[in-house]
Amino acid sequence: MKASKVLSQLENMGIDTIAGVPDSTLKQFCDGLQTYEGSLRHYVTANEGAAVGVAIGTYLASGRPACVYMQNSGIGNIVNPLASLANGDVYGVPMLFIVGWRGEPGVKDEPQHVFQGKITCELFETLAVTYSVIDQNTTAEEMEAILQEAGQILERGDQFAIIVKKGTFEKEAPFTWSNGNPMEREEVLGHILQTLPRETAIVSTTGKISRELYEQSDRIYGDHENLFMTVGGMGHASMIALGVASKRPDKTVVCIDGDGAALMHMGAMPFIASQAPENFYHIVINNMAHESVGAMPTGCQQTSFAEIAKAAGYRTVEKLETLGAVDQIGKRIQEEKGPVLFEIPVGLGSRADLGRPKESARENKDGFMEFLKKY
Ligand SMILES: Cc1ncc(C[n+]2csc(CCOP(=O)(O)OP(=O)(O)O)c2C)c(N)n1
Repeated sequence: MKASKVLSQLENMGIDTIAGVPDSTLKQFCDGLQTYEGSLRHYVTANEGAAVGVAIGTYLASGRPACVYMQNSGIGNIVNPLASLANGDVYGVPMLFIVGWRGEPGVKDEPQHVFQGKITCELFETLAVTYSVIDQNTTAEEMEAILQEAGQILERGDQFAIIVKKGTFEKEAPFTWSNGNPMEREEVLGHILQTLPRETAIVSTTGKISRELYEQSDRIYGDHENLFMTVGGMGHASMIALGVASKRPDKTVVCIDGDGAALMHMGAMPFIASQAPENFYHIVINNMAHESVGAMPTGCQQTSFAEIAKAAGYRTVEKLETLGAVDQIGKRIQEEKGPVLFEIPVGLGSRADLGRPKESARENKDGFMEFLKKY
């Protein structure tokens, strides 16, 4: 199935707005969105709930339903605006969801996707959203019929979801871009690990940042026990780090975040500043993109995370633009009390052979808890 075809079918249904957060299962669809030549207005929102907000506002102003696309992990973020605003028992605002299905039962996937994958269809049933599942064998006629049914449901002021299995969308012209930043993320992460004292606790964000830290830590130290990888729950790494830092004021805690994740639940930053944990250090690796799932721009290229943290009330903020400056992080942490935020701009891209954690998620959690007890 071609993304461009589906996008023009959406336009034919009267949809002129599409908003969402990118997903790896929808990578070809997301690429298609970036290169689409029709007149759909596209927003990459900070989180999936925000995309539902855009869809509601669009409908209020135009009477046209919008489309919201996302990974099934984003269902959690849509539940509140869907159940308490868009649902037919409240305002009855129609919208069409396109949902990438990670963790489909019977298909091997990473631990963070297994349970979410199992409950995906059930969640839509509970949310009173009618759905259809599509895959690479779905024919053009079947898709036409699904969209026709969706159109009738939207007419009633209800919502419809198209749940997309892996491999459904074909590769068309890939979307590529450069943000112009010279430093490489994995190299920067290796330098960060090397400059931090070994006993530092690190909480890292969802996606390739954690996978690269895992491999770099193994390369440098032979283990990764001081690393808690926030493999799911995108956007929550900094609050997890705050929880650790508050319980262990004797310990330096570093959160290594991504720009997409920091945007997703940005309310964490003023809250962390309000708690003023002296042992808390926040590093935002900013590539202006959701690189882990195909490098779609976050759309917030103008945003300075250092300035936001400063305004939120962090004690010290700085943008580190060279490896030399990154190498000073360990020394800076010894000298400066938290909360501190370092923003590090990096380019796009990652190794094709980047691995995944070899242990179970529970084993990694146990290792991190043991590490906290040991030091
Ligand atoms: C709630 C939720 N929505 C979407 C995803 C899919 N996802 C995984 S990693 C990622 C991108 C993270 O971007 P960023 O934090 O900037 O880090 P980068 O990948 O660029 O290093 C996305 C969108 C997810 N895991 N959870």
